[in-house]
Amino acid sequence: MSGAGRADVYLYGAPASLYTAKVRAFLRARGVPFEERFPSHPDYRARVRPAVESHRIPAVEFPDGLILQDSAVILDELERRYPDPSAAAMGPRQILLTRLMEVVGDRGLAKPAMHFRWNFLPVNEGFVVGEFGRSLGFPAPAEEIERLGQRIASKMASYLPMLGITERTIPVIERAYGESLSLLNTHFSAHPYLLGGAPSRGDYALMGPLYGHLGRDPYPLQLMQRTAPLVFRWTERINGGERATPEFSNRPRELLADDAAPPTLVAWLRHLFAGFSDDLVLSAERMNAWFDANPDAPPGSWVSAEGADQPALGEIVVNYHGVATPQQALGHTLWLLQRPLDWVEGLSGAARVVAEDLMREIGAGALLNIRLRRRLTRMRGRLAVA
Ligand SMILES: N[C@@H](CCC(=O)N[C@@H](CS)C(=O)NCC(=O)O)C(=O)O
Repeated sequence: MSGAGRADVYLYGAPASLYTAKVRAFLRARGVPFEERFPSHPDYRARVRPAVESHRIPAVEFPDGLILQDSAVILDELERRYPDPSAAAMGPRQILLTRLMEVVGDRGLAKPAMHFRWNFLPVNEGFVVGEFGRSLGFPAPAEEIERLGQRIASKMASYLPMLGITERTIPVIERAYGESLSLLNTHFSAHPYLLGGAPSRGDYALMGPLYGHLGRDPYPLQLMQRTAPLVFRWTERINGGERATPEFSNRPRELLADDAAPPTLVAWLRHLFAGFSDDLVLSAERMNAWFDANPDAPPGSWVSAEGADQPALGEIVVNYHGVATPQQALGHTLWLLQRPLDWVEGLSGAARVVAEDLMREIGAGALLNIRLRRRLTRMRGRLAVA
């Protein structure tokens, strides 16, 4: 446990970071005492970065000295240390949904998250660049903050085409995100959280894109507040660690009983996978092509010459809500996708049937056919062959 004056957990991250938002959501919703620090904190350079061998955020340091990077690995450890009593009631459907939502939180909303940040610079720039700059240099003089922020901003904006965000796809990204918000707003008119009366890992994972970018940058925040106020309230509810919440004052803080999958959540996921299923299927084909081309890769070897944590595996053309969209294949997301697929694979009998039916119901049936020829793992923070 923590010593005098120590937080239980040090979270190295930044307010504008998508993946930091995911971990922070858990810590806030679950009331874990933590202290957030910028990557400019001296301990980040001295201890954290060497320990995780990565410059990425978030990273978390626990009081016993364990230091981890990657939001999924961090949440695994946090869930082990702070077990959630309501999660024990989950059955095959709800477990499957939380695991799928983590895959969605990783890349399924990357297009709107990056588009609404970087293509609305007249509204967003001052805030976002300032946020990046402050995370690296606060309390430096304003010009230094601006210089540091612009350095990151120019790198980030160059990622847009790789993610499939181009002049041609912008109209469909905007339309699809509008529909997505509307479906989620409907969901939150019936439930305070994604799986009912208590937050779960699916909520934390989706806070990455839906709060870290879309619920916080000036342009998309206003869009959310205007068009999907109940989605905005969900971000507030989690961030505030609200125990009772005014919209649902008599609702017990429990997941829906009987392993139920809320129809409003199913409807939202169905819409989402109409723009995401192909990313996963085609990325898996790319990954298999890499395995074929590198048959002698020994276990533990990295899936890219440079040892990338999120390697780009080559161009694919995905069906994004009916629009053929060129983008880079996903690597890291396939590592996360192993979790829901392993879960289904490990079920038998009636549980297997309900899980597979649910996959088809949410429009993710094609994922059931994905067979990676080798398992993916992470080795020294990089995507690797198991
Ligand atoms: N898979 C990682 C992704 C982490 C990540 O991409 N973090 C971004 C900030 S949101 C980062 O550190 N970017 C720094 C860079 O790309 O140089 C996780 O889930 O933690």
